Formats: sequence, C-alpha cells, structure tokens
Amino acid sequence: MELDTICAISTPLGLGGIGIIRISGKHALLIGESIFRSKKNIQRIKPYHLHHGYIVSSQGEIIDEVLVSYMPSPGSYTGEDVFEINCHGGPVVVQKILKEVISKGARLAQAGEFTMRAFLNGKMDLSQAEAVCELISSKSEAAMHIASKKLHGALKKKIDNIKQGLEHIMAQLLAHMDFEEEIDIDYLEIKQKTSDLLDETTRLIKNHDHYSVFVQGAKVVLCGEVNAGKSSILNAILGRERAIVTPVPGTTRDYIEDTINIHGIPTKIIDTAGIRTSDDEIEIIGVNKGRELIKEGDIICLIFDVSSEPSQEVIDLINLKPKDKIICVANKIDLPTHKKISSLLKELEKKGIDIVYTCAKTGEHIDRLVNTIGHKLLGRGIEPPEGDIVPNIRQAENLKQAKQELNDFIRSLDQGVEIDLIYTHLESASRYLSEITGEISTEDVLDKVFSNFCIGK
Ligand SMILES: Nc1nc2c(ncn2[C@@H]2O[C@H](COP(=O)(O)OP(=O)(O)OP(=O)(O)O)[C@@H](O)[C@H]2O)c(=O)[nH]1
Ligand SMILES: [Mg+2]
Repeated sequence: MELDTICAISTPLGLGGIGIIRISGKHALLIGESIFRSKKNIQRIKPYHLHHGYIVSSQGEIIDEVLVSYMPSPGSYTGEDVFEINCHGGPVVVQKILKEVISKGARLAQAGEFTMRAFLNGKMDLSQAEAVCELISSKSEAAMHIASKKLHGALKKKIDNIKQGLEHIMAQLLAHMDFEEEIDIDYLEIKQKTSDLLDETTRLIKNHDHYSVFVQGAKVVLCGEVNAGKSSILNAILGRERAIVTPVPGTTRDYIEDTINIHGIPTKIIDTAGIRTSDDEIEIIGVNKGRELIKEGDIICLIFDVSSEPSQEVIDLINLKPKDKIICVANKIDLPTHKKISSLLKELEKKGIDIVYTCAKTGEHIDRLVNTIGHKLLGRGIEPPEGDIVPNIRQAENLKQAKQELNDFIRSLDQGVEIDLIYTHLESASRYLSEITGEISTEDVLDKVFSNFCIGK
C-alpha cells in the first residue's frame, strides 16, 4: 500500500526562534522543491545538506527566508523521503508555509503519524515509538531517563530475550509432541526454565508498579477543617503565594492546584475548600469537589488546626482512604493545643497514621511534610531508577497477561496435564510479549498508542 505524503509543523506553535515544517512521503522532495528558491540557484537539492533560500508562494511572493534539508528514504526519521523547512518561528509564517505545502498536494499529518510511519517502516519497534512520546512529555529527569532507555531499545531487547527463551522451550515441547517415542523431555528442566522467564517478567511488572509514578506523576490533596491552614500549607510547600490566605473561614471555595518536584516525582498539590456544612451554593459545590479529589488523590494530607476543636465530619474523612495514603498534619503548633486534638492525635498515632506537626505561618517543619509525602510516594529507601527498564501501562498490562499464561503453564505441568494441552499457554505468553514490541499489532492498539502523540511527531 502506498501512503500519501503528509506534512505538519513540528515545533510548538507560538513565538519562537525557528519553526520547522516537516514533509514525509513519496512526493516530499517534489513538493519541497516546488516552493523553494535557492539563493545560489542550485539545480537539485543535495541529500543531508542544509540549503539556504526562500519559500515562495504560488503567486511568486516571498514568504520567508529559510534553510531546507532533504533526507531520502530509508535514511530518515520516518524511513520515507523527508523534506524539512526551517523558517522563522512566528505562528503566521509557519502556518503560511504549511498552507503552501498543503496546496501542493501534501495532507496534514495526524497526531503521531510521522512516528507511526517510522514504526511501519521498521525504523523502530512499538516500545521505541511509545518512548518518543514519553520522552516529549516527560515532566521529570527520572521520566526522561526512563523514556530514553526505552528509546534506545532496552525494553525490546529484554522482551526479545524472554521470547527467545520461550521459543526454546516450545521447540523442545514440539519435538516431544511430534516424536513422543524417541524424544523424552525433562519436566524439571522445562519447569525451571519457565520459572526463570516468569521471574524476569515479574521483575519488569514490579518496575512498572514502583517507578511509573516518576512518569505519571502523583496527586496530593490537602483537605480538612475550614481555616486549618490548608492554603497556607500549599503556599509554604510551593514557596510562593499561590492561594489566598485570610482569617475568614471558607476563603478557598474552588480547588487550587500546582505542580512541584518531590524526590524526582512531578507532584500535583491540590488545595481544597474546607469541609463544613454550608448554605452557600458555591461553597457546597467546592466541598463536594473536595470529596471527589480525596478519592482520586494518591495521598491526602488531612489538616487540623491544633488550637481548635476538630469536627467529626473531618475526622470521618480518614475512612475514605487506606491509612498508608493518609498524612495527618497538625498545623498551628505555635498556638496552644486543644484537649480534643491531643487525644485525637494520640488515637491516630495508635492506628499507625503518620502525623506531621507544622507551623505554616513560619514554614516550620514544612520540609518534614514534603519528605513524608516523598517517602509515602516511593516507599522508604526506593531511589529513582537509574538505567532500569520501566514499562508503561500498556506494556505492563501485556506483561501481566504473559505472566498469567506462564503461571498457568507451570501449574498444569505440575498437575501432569498433557503437553499438547498446555503448550498453548506458552504460545499465548509469546503473543502477549509480541504485542509489546508491536511485532503483532492490531489497528486498535496502534490507534491508541499514536493518538497520545502531538501532531508533528
Ligand atoms: N498562628 C498560626 N496561624 C496560621 C498558621 N497557618 C495558617 N494560619 C492562619 O490561619 C488562617 C487561615 O489560613 P488559611 O491558609 O487561609 O486556611 P485554609 O484552611 O485554607 O482556610 P479555608 O480556605 O477558609 O478553608 C490565616 O489567618 C492564616 O494566617 C499557623 O501555623 N499558625
Ligand atoms: Mg484555603
């Protein structure tokens, strides 16, 4: 099937130093040459060279002074003929050049279409293609390392190794099924080899569970009594006046969020409206939204003003989350502690809930709160991965299915089920692994993967 020629702006829209328009496909050079006038009057554009000149409209008007390059198939990003135009980065200029390219017969690319073509042309496997998107959208250095490792093919290599191991076992089993009389199989050896592959699969799944927080980021919700100091704590964590703080209870009515980096994890801190019964329509919506956010949050910080009596409504919020997801913050420690708060804190401590004592007004112990959040997100002692392979959600899902098949195979082997009947577990495991690298892929999977991309990549 011959694909049409596609084009897109590959740099972010807006004011910038340069803008890049990329054209890929059979007619890329023809289209590029038709709108380019070389300064030196060269006849043909030389591959892998930068040429200085102008983009000229069909009416002969010079649109911009540019540098262009041509990368013929297969030595280009997409594996097709690629023509790139570097122009001045204003949005009007790049859009005008793009229009000119389209008028010459190119079609506007869809999200991820350049990378999809690179994948279809065998320039990269599916896990590398996904890594391109992960690299572009990485919000922390750790996320960048994780993506870059996969971009260089580390996951593909690992998956190929496991698959090779599986194929080896399958070959042994096939030989036995075909020539039962002559070729015996060593059940213990087969079991051992399968267990080893199972362990490798499990390790990759664990890496996903432990480390994908570096990629996806985390949500921390600040909630509690009105006037407890939630907004002051948000400001103290961020180190700037993000939220309005006043002595009036009910100051925050809508939620406010901002992202900071905690121990390498992009963490969204969300300040919510204080929990109380109210007649104010806006405040009621805010309080309900707060409750929803508590459910979504990876961690909630339940904030109390130590100087005043805690309400049952706020204490009950503890039941909305498992206790390892809760940090109790006892704020305003510069003021005398209310009796009921003392006994409440003792009770919570007994339940094993982490308690941090802070004074948001002066910023005292806010660092402890941030550290406690970091430890909770990572588990004590877990460092950001260096050089570890961290599968994304789709990849982890496939690994889990492969793991299930391997487990089923080992169990059936132990039970003495006939080889003919359990061989299919290994076939299925291998198929799930092939879907990770895209060796086997459906249009659905590809659509899902590439729709997450930005246009122009
Ligand atoms: N003494 C003392 N006052 C504090 C402390 N933290 C916050 N406050 C004060 O408590 C009042 C309420 O603070 P906010 O941060 O607005 O509290 P909030 O929980 O966001 O309040 P609402 O948005 O109304 O629910 C303000 O006057 C703050 O200056 C603290 O540690 N010590
Ligand atoms: Mg507030």
